[in-house]
Amino acid sequence: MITMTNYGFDFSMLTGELASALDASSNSTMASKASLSTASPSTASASEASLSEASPSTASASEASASKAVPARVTAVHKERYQLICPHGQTFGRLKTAAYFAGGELFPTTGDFVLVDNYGMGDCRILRTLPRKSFFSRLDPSSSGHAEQAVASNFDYVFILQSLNYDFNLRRMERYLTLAWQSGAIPVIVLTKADLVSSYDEQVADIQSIAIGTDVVVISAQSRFGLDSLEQYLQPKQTIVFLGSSGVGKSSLVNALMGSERMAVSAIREDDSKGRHTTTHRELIMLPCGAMVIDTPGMRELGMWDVSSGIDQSFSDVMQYVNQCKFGDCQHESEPGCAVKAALRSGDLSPERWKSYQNLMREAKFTQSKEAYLKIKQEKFKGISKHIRNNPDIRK
Ligand SMILES: Nc1nc2c(ncn2[C@@H]2O[C@H](COP(=O)(O)OP(=O)(O)OP(=O)(O)O)[C@@H](O)[C@H]2O)c(=O)[nH]1
Ligand SMILES: [Mg+2]
Ligand SMILES: [Zn+2]
Repeated sequence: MITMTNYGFDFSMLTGELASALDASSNSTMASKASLSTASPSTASASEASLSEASPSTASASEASASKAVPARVTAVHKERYQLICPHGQTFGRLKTAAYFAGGELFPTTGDFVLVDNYGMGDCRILRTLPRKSFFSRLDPSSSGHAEQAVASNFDYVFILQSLNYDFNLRRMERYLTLAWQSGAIPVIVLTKADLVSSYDEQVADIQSIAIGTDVVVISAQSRFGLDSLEQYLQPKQTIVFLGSSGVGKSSLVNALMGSERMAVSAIREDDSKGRHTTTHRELIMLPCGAMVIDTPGMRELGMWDVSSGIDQSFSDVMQYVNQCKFGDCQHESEPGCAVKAALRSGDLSPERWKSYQNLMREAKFTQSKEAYLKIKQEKFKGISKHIRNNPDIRK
């Protein structure tokens, strides 16, 4: 039986913040609050019980649709249509225009918990996006760098996959780690295709030197080597997002964990050892063990959105020197008492690592200014629409 708690929905997160947010919403969401507030005691069984009661169909039309409001989880996004799991099973939904296009709700992404109504009469309406506990986003490659693209949400771990035989790249790993830490979840590094290399000790040591405090696991989806060491993360109700370049074996790992060919996989290109971008959309999959995986397409570009807090964690070794500099605004060039320069001289900090940090910081600053640009643009747009609303003659 599908229950929202199976799908990782934590009802305790609906108290407080959501309750007050719902107060400001429309009638239908007010009614959903009523059904949700009965669904918000902290025990799972109580929540499930009231959820399964949340589908009466008498009353007036608006009351009926409102009383059917239930939480659901987005399992895939197909343009404007959302594939969902709700307490009644799998369904599809479309965004409620007033809430999303005029109301400023965050557009749902795979892994999101949402509130839906109208279940049972074709596609349901998605009323709102519930607060995210973790969120992964990047610069939208199709937007000339001016928009944030949601990749996945509400996951507990980020598995960063790199293959031991061709994809191995420390600088790329630093980028993924920064994004993963920024998301609010815990990164785990998964080095794949162990069956194709004779030894990997050196690579593991290299990775560990730049991934301080992050678990590193070596696996082979083909021979099933190392899969047991993933069990500690693959616990019921946990959600794991798989990230990594095309061809590293994300979907092959999903299949190995499913015990079936759930996802299509295809051989990497022989001429340049690149993947073929086989997976084309993100999808949340329930594994037999009760954990959920979000498989993602290999990303061609790994543009950074806001990664300021992620950098602090992924470069904690570098930050330790930065914070020791004599001057708070040290540029680490020629200032006296520069702990970074001292660490570079003594060899405690490698020049590659320092350069990598500087590159990501530069990029983070750049995207922050883009974010500011976007906000200004949105404000301006809001101003224009308000002006048009208040002066309907302009439209003529
Ligand atoms: N030898 C070996 N090959 C593997 C292993 N895991 C995956 N592969 C092969 O690597 C190729 C790419 O695997 P996929 O699972 O499609 O890679 P992906 O990361 O999902 O790629 P995209 O969907 O394009 O992002 C396929 O030919 C797989 O059979 C492994 O553990 N050992
Ligand atoms: Mg794939
Ligand atoms: Zn300094």
